Amino acid sequence: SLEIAPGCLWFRDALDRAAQEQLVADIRAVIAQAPLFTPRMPRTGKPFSVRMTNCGPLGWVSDETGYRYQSFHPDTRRPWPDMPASLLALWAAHAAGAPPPEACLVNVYDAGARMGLHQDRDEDDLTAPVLSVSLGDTAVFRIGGAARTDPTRSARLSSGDVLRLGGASRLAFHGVDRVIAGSSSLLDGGGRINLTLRRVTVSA
Ligand code: MD3
Ligand code: FE
Repeated sequence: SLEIAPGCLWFRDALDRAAQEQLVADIRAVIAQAPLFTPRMPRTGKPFSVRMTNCGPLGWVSDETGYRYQSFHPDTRRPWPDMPASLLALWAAHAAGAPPPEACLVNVYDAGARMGLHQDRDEDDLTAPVLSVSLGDTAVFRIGGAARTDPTRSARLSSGDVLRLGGASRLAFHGVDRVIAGSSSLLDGGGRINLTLRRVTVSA
């Protein structure tokens, strides 16, 4: 693996094609139970260009009232689907002994979708790493430091890449500048899916 920022490990091609296809099938089943929703910005209500869903006991949501983790889908009000075994195995392989993941946020990027520079700080446990899995079209990812004005570097995350964000990178500003259409044949109809696996609560 390559350390692209302090504490940010990039495992290129961590997943072979069969493993990627298994994850896509598992995520399609999650979406069938918990349909993609369009998050909205706190206060303004401006919609995100990325659509989302979650699996696991907790899921990240955002609307006019704020960002938060909750145990149910914002539209259906049903509990999030279970975390697939494929994702638990991925955590066991890459999360370096951290307590089990509680949330998997599924980000779906259709043509033109992006994610502005932000910090992830809605989790109570900021000591556990976050794992990110890229599937489908390549993303131009950007990561900086703990201050918004710190210098950034960019990396192209391709299908099957896994990133582990720990240490100093856990509070680094990051985002997705754009997705390169037609760069992968994994997803029918193109686009990109990113999965982030996280510990949310502090374990005993
Ligand atoms: C750095 N997702 O879900 S994955 C997010 O590609 C998010 O969908 C992006 O940012 C995506 O919050 C980036 C890489 C990533 C994920 C979590 C991080 C980088 C991170 C948490 C802390 C620092
Ligand atoms: Fe993030």
